[in-house]
Amino acid sequence: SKKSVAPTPALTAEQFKTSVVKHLRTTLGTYEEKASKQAWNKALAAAINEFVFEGVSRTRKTHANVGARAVHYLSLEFLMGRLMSNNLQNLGLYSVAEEALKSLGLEIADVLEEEPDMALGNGGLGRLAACFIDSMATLSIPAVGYGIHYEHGLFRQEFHKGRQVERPDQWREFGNPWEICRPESAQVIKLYGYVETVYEQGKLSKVWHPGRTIRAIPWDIPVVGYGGQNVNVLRLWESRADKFFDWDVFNSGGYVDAYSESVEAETISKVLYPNDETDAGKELRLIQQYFFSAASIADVMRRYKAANGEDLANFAKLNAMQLNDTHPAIAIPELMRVLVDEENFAWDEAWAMTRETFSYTNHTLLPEALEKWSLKLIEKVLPRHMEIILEINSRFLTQEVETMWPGNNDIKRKLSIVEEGAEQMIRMGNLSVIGSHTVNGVAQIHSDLVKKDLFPEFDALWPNKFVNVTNGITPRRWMKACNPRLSALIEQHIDTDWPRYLEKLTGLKPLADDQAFQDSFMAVKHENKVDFVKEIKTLTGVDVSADAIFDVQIKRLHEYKRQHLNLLHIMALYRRVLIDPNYDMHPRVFIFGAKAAPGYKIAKEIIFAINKVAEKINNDRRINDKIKVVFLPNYRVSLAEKLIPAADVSEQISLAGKEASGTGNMKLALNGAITIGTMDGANIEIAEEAGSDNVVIFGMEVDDVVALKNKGYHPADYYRSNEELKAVLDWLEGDFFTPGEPGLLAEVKRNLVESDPFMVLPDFESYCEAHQKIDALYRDKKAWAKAAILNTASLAKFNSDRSIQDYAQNIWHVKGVEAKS
Ligand code: 26Y
Repeated sequence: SKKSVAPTPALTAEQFKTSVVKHLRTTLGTYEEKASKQAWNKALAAAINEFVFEGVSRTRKTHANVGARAVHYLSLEFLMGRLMSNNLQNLGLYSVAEEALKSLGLEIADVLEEEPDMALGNGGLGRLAACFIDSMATLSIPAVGYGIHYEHGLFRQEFHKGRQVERPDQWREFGNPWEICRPESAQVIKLYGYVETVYEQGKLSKVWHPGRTIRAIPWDIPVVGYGGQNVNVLRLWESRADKFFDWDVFNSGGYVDAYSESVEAETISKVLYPNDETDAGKELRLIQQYFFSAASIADVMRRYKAANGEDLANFAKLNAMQLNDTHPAIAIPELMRVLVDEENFAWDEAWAMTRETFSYTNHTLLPEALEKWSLKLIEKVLPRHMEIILEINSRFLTQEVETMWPGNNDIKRKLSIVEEGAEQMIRMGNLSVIGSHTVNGVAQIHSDLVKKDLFPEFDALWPNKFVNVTNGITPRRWMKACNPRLSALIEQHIDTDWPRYLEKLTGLKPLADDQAFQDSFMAVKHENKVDFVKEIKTLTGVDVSADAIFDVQIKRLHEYKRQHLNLLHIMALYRRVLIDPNYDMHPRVFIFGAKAAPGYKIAKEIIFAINKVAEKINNDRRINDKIKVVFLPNYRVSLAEKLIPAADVSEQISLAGKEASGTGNMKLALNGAITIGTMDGANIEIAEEAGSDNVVIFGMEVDDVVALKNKGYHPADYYRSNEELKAVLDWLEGDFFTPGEPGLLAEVKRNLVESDPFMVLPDFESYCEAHQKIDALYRDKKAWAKAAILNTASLAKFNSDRSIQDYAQNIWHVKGVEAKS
């Protein structure tokens, strides 16, 4: 009596095969004997889309008819990865497709490999948006994801002699079968120009005369909910020239000049900015933010009016807008502009509606990641918005702040949207807090710090505005689709509807001590590792053993994430084995995946250092294969899906207080990896859920970090007082790892000994001890299996469905509406 929510499709493998072949011939214009893998991939997509596109219409109709409040998730990033296997899983068609392809002589895995990743995001924030729209579709919440249809997603990473080289991503080079262009919903977006003040019938109003206009064209990507009944959309805007030709210029023989305007307009959606956490303040980035925010608001307006007529009285009741960090914060003054200038609302009424509409998610406390825009730049690009922002600010300071703290200019200076200084700057965080009804952090500790350290006065002013919503991950992609072996094992013991009701995994807890189950669980892990050994060989040429511990650190390269702490420990182990060839340790493969922002120098030096140390260790016969180090190039969603099921150890080693949440930590633990981590972000909640015996915690906690900072932190003291630490740091200076070229890695040492902004050195000793615990635990096969099983069985809280239910109940006040045919 195994319950299932995935439909048993009324479709046989034979029928599906007929459909795929039909599309191969009639949609792709080829035939079985000649078709490439890529053509088969497209034909398969077309066959799947017969179900997907019908789901889009069904869901639209349902949501239009019920008139429920809808969610609009505004994000500059959606890191979708591949869509095919997810769509097959969620439609319940995976095994039908597998069998159909088999009968055509094709392995489904090979066909799936043809799909490029949709890498329209940098890292955690972008992937979170992708997991969230999956969950909103699964929970039948009327929701649209809004973003940019970048022509080039995050760069492809190559290593040349150990150094990162960035290459353009060409995900749409051969088309994208999942998207539908909707030219009928195009919008015109204004930029630059000036504002005219007009008096009419005793009323003052503002007219924005734009310097130029751009067209926004929407592309819809269907988002299939689990079970396939509900299909939402991700609407991505592409920029185009408003008029393809300026006919006057064209007629006077200026063909190329007329064309050049369109090239400029089309730059807006050309490329995703590859920085995460550090902002460069570039004009084009501001225009990207405004372009998609304005197009999305116009789209929401259009749909509201189509359903409810011209009276906007219910606009805020029916529309929630979530800001994924401050990146779309310009949407706040844009909605004010539309309501006040175009719809003639009085300021106060418009402001009440705006605040009822918006809520804001903060993803970082790092000062360098808090967005600021020069006032002058905003004034140039968006002159009317600058006026509105100043009006919002002046009312806020003179009414709300003055009432709470009469005459207190220090507080006014701190809470002002405008930062005074050599150059006046607009603080997008303050604007977002002031313009939203609710602000959330992404893990409990992070939300506490948002209140306590980042926005304490705002919290005092509005005690109920700040809440926590701990992040989550979709178990459809991050277990069901990526780890079929473990999913099958799970289903031998609990209901098959666990991807929808992840709490059911707790049903595995009683099996954690069961020898037979432990053996099967670890056999699955071993098979996944054997598969990944081949992947490592193909990608790096390095041979590794599936019997070694697979120790994995996958995330963006950033100093606060401390990949260099991991490196120092690897060097220490290597040194121990060189000193004592009988040094007792279970063989270990250290696996890295990380992209560095192209302009982030020290991050790129750390990548280079890891690659050079890896090269030396991997070719050193003296250490008898006890240690291997591989840095996988071009880490991305599709590579994560292969690696995570094969991981034994999950490295979550950020400096306490710096990692807002982390989500890779959840994916790895769900797939049975043991976390080695600091008390930071969601690690704390993972330890709570999995039990402190089943994670290995080390290092300073937030209070220790603060205390050390206050006392005065001197990295050189740690360097001098720990012999092993000193030895490995000094090792970076010579030419041991860069034969004939001494000093190439010296910058990494200098950075740590002279400044060490993320306190790597003070945590080194404790980190090494934690690794000893990992080693000891792994050698106790039963204890390890038990801990791994308890991780999988305890991770239900980190289902993104739970996160979305929290948002729906506590922030958006929306309910699911099941689509009916
Ligand atoms: C301003 C611009 C340069 C910028 C672009 C991207 C700033 C930040 C970002 C991305 C931030 C990000 O990915 N943050 C991560 O969000 C995850 C989801 O909430 C968290 O799990 C993770 O801890 C946090 O670093």
